[in-house]
Amino acid sequence: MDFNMPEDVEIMRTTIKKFVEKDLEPISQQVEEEARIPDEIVQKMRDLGLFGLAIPEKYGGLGLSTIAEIIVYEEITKTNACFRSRIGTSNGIGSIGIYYDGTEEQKKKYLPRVASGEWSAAFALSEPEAGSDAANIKTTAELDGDHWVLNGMKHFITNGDCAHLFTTLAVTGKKESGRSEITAFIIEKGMPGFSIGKKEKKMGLKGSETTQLLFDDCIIPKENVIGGDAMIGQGFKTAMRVLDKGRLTMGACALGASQKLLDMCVDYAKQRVQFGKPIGQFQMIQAMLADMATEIYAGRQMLYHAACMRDEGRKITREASMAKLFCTEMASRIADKAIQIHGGMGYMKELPVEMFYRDVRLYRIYEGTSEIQRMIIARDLLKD
Ligand code: COS
Repeated sequence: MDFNMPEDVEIMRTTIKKFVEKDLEPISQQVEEEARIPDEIVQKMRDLGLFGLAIPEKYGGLGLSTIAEIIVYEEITKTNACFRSRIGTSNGIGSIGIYYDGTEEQKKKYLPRVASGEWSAAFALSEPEAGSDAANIKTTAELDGDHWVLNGMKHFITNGDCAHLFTTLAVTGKKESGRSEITAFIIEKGMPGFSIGKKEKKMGLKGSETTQLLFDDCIIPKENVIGGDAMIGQGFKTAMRVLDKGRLTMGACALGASQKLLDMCVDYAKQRVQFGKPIGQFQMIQAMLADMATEIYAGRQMLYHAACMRDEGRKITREASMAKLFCTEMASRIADKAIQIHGGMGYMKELPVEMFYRDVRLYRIYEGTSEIQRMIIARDLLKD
């Protein structure tokens, strides 16, 4: 596979780099402290088309290839991770299920709003009893004449507070095997019986909202099943396909953060003097830098390779899990070394190293823990 990027991908990379340097990085600390992204920055993201990265041009998006999208996320996660979370959740797991399996009518109705950034989207799968065991959700949806009635709750929902559209998974029956039959719905903010619950206080990603969603006899039109009647009971597969792609994105976030940390460490190792010389001249520091760079090189190859496979229309379930597993575990190792290289300064809020350390920890958990990625990889290896 050839990683010589087409010119338009490189132009995109340069545009995002400039946006990060000029607009995002200067307010990274402010966003961390205020736990919100200023409206004018969200507007700039809209103006750049970032809310429609992966959405086809036909529906108002930029229609980027997977590899181009991965590169955008790699660049944008070199600063505060919540900027990526705001856009990536919306045009990624929040709405991509509609693109995959929605009816043409649903695509035309919802995707342009998401692509323009007028509406944000969220993905509502997780529940207190259904984290890794995603099929164990308890939220139910019952058909009552011309509408569905949803009851239950979701938690740990990224973009919960700012989203207008929620791709929501609910149980609509039981299969012969005894397992739940799961259907994917489009829920709009303001639908009767739907409300936003508790806002979570988190270890990191402070500028990204994480909330509960409450469904109390929530009434939604019959036509809001993603894909229409033919897709009733098929929602779990939609969710799994959504997560395949999401896992590549997580890998890209981990890669961007890792590269940024390495760059900071190299700079610091050149200028921090101890025992009369820059610490970069000590072999123990050199070994850490060399290991970081080597892992990043490996992680980038895996991720770009999996992205190119997806662009070729190939199934990427195993490769996406491998890339997520490797890159996210790598990011934690690298963040740990980055604190060590920066010593006491690495532990201080004056530098962003400790923020990265906290933020990258989440990547090993959300959109499937490392343990779930290993399970998916092993199942694929062992299947008939
Ligand atoms: N693409 C398409 N279909 C898929 C799929 C994929 N990647 N993965 C599974 N499926 C299908 C299976 O083929 C199966 O179909 P049939 O019923 O027709 O046989 C169905 O979905 C159920 O699959 P499976 O039996 O593997 O389901 P499990 O309950 O064992 O769970 C895992 C599978 C563990 C992979 C799933 O629960 C999971 O991904 N958990 C982590 C959830 C997660 O990432 N949460 C993060 C919250 S969202 S930010």
